[in-house]
Amino acid sequence: MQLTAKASLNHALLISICTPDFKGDEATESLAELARLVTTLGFKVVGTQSQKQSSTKRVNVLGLGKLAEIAHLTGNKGQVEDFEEAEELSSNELIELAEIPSDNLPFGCADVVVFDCDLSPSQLRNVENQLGVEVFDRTGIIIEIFSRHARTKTARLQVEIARLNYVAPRLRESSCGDKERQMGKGAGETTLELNRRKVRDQLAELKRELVSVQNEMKGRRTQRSELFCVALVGYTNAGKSSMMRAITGSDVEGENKLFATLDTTVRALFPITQPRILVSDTVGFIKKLPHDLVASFHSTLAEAHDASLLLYVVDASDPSFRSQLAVVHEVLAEVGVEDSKKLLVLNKSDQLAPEQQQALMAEFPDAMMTSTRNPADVSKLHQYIVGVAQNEMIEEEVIIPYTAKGIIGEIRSSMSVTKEDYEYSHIKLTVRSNAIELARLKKRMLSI
Ligand SMILES: Nc1nc2c(ncn2[C@@H]2O[C@H](COP(=O)(O)OP(=O)(O)OP(=O)(O)O)[C@@H](O)[C@H]2O)c(=O)[nH]1
Ligand SMILES: [Mg+2]
Repeated sequence: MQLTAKASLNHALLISICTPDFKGDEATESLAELARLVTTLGFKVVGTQSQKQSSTKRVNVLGLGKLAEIAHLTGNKGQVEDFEEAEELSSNELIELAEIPSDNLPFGCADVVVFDCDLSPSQLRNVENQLGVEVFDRTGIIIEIFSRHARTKTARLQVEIARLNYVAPRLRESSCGDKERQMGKGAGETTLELNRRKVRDQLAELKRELVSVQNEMKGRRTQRSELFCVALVGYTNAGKSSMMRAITGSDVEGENKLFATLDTTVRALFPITQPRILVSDTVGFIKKLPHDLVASFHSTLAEAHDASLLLYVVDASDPSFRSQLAVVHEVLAEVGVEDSKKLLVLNKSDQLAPEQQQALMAEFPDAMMTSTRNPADVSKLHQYIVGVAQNEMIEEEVIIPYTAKGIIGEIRSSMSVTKEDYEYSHIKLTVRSNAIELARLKKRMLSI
C-alpha cells in the first residue's frame, strides 16, 4: 500500500467517530486540527461528518446509514450494497457538525475520506472497499506529512522507518492471486509474503543506517555539552521556529503549516554571549502522535534531553493551548526528557486583547508573554536566557602576568570578563564561565 496521495485526489471528507471517551469539544477541536493537517497535505476539505459509536474498534467503523450517506458524497464507487450490519443506527445516533452540513455537499464531491481516529488494517480495508475511494486515518495523514517535510538524513530515516512500520501490516495481496509465483519469490512464498519480506529487509537496512547517523550526532552533542543549551519545545505551529529565528538571528524556517520542523536545528543565541549559549529548535507535537513516530524522535529530542533550560512555547491565542501543553508534557515524559529548568512562553500575544493577556498572566504567573513579532519581547526572552545561563556560571579571579597578556584576547572570546584591574606586576581579571572552561583556563595558565 502506498500512502502517497495522488494529485487528483484532493477533495477530502473528514469523519469523526465520537465515542463515550471521545466526544464534545474534544472531538470538535480534534476534527478542526485534522482539517489543518489535511490542508497541510494539500487537500481541500469539502465536508465533515460525525458519527456516534460505542467504540472505534468495530470491524465496520461506520454504521450502514452513515456509510450510505458517505458513499453518496464520494460518488458511490464502492460496494456498499454488499455491506451488511446487524442493525442500522437510528437517526439520533447520526450527527453532523454544524460547520459543513452534508445537505449542502454535491453528489460525489469527495475523492478522499479521512478518519480522525486510528483504523486497524482490516477496518481500513473494509471501508475502502465499501466506498471505493482512498481512505486515510489520522496516523496515516501525520506520517504522510512527516514524510513530505523530512529534510535531513536523520529525519528522513526516522520517518521512513515509521512509514514502513505503518505500511507493513496494511500491505495487501496483489490481484494476481495468492499462490502465484514471481521472480525473486522463495519457494511457496506469495506475492504478499514477498512484499512483506522486502519491507522487513528495508527496515533492517534503514535501522542500521540510522544507528550510524545517530552515533555521529551523539559525537557532535558531546562536543557541545560544556555550553549552556536552551531547547524550544512545544505543540506544532506554536511558533518555536519563529522564536528560534528571532533569538538567534538565523534563517530557520518558520511556516504556517503543521510539522514545518522535523529535525533539531542548533544555533547560537544572538547577540552572541561569552561563552556562547546554544539554542535548539525541535519537532512539534500533536495529539494522538503515532507511537512509532514518538519513538523515532527520541534522538531528535536528545537535544531537549541535554538542555539546561527548556522553553515550553505555546500558541496562547489558541483556545485549546492547555490541552496541547498537556500533550507536550506527556510526550516529553514518554521519551524520558527530565524537566530541567523550564519557562512557559505564552506566544502569539499579539493575537490577544489586553484583558486576555492579563487573565493568562494571572493564571500562569511564572510564564513569559511574548510575540515573536515584537522585538521588545524577543530581547526580554534573550535577557532571561542570558540571566539563567549567568546564574549557572562560576566567577573566578585570574592573575595574568604582563608577559602573557596575549591570552586576554582568548579569554574574552570564550568567557565573560566582569572586572579588570591593572596592577603593578600583573593584570587581575574576574571572569565568569562554566566549570569546564575555567578548569581549562587554569591548566593553560600553569603552562605559561
Ligand atoms: N500572530 C503571530 N503569529 C506567529 C507568532 N509566532 C509565530 N507565528 C506564526 O505561527 C506559524 C507557525 O510558526 P512556526 O514558528 O513555524 O511554528 P513551530 O512551532 O516551529 O511549528 P512546527 O515546526 O510545525 O512544530 C507561522 O505562520 C508564524 O508566522 C506570533 O508571535 N504571533
Ligand atoms: Mg518549527
